[in-house]
Amino acid sequence: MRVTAKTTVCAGLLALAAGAAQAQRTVPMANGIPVAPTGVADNPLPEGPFTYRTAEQMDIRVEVLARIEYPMALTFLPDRSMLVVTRKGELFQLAPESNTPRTVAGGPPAVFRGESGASGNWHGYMNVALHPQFASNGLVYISYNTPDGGGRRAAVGRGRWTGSAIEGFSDVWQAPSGAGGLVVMTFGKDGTLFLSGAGGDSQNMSIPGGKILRLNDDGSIPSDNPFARSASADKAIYTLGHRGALALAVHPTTGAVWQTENGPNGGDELNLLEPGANYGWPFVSLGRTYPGPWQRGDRPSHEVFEPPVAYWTPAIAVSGLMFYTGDALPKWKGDVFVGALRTGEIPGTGHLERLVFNENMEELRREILLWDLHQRVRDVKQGPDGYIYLATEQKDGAILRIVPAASK
Ligand SMILES: [Ca+2]
Repeated sequence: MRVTAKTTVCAGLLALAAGAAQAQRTVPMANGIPVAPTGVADNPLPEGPFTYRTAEQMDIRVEVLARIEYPMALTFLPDRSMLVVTRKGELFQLAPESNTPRTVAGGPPAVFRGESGASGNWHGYMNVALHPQFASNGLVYISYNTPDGGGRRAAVGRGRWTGSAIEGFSDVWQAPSGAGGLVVMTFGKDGTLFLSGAGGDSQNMSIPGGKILRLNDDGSIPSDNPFARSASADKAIYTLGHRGALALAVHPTTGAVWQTENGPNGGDELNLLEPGANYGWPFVSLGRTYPGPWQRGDRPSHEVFEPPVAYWTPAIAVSGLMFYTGDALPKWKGDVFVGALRTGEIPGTGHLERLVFNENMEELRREILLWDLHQRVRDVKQGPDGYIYLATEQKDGAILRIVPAASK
């Protein structure tokens, strides 16, 4: 038979159709979740520093400030030293320009297990924040999972900073007995404490799981909470319909509280929190379930419920959240930074992302930063010096600092 252009094309289409089923893969599963491939995981963090060109034509240098196992969050004391909490349940102080963390006594007992990134893991200490009037009352807040029988229970407590330790630590909030999970927090501009409620059941109004809560600094319920007069709801609830919240941050000019939220395989969200609003989980999602099908069943959707301001599919395991207001990195002033623990369900692909919004907080650009370092970027904070500080949450974790490349 003489081969014409037409028959060649037809044969090609037939081959494509026949091969379609074989082009798919059956991957190993564990508890209904694909076992992640580890070929690019476990890249040791080099000594550094590392210099980068960036999109806005501002060269940066990334310094390895200190090595700490599994740092989860950091915050700055007025003396410019840093408090760091770890998933092992440790509290450290890192003096300015020091690379040697000092153990701080007085925090609560905590429990952790498993590996970060694996399902079924528990974190010990998760977040640390200073009271808005820290200068006068010295109160340090820690969110953590405490042993509860053979299980765990999430809690937030506070203690007084003595200058070298924490004293008089006691809880201001506890999850229901047996309910553990990730609790992140931030103080609002009005002095109330926002926290993620640990655990799931995001549409059940009688429990804190899958909600963002709002409390007074002593744990009591603010009288203007959206469900403060509800007979059946947990009166601490501020917003509902969340999957895992990994960071809360206050917008520097509007004072609104923003949240980063993890979808499963895609559908990570950046949300602007409005009191009483429902953010849709698990009814809607822009992501897929871990085995592959869309979360919603037939297609990605976020109809009816409060939509995210930005979203990620595939997931980047969006984590720390910061609005950059500093002068030290001038080309980034006004930008939003988020940490990423891993991209597209592949361990070893964490990084930092920069999002550029217009004056209506509509997204214009995204820049992926520090990709080649392969770090789980858990927390992102602006330092009092205007530099950007990162906590990379893994066994060979570190505190990183981003400075202009030209600085000494
Ligand atoms: Ca949502």
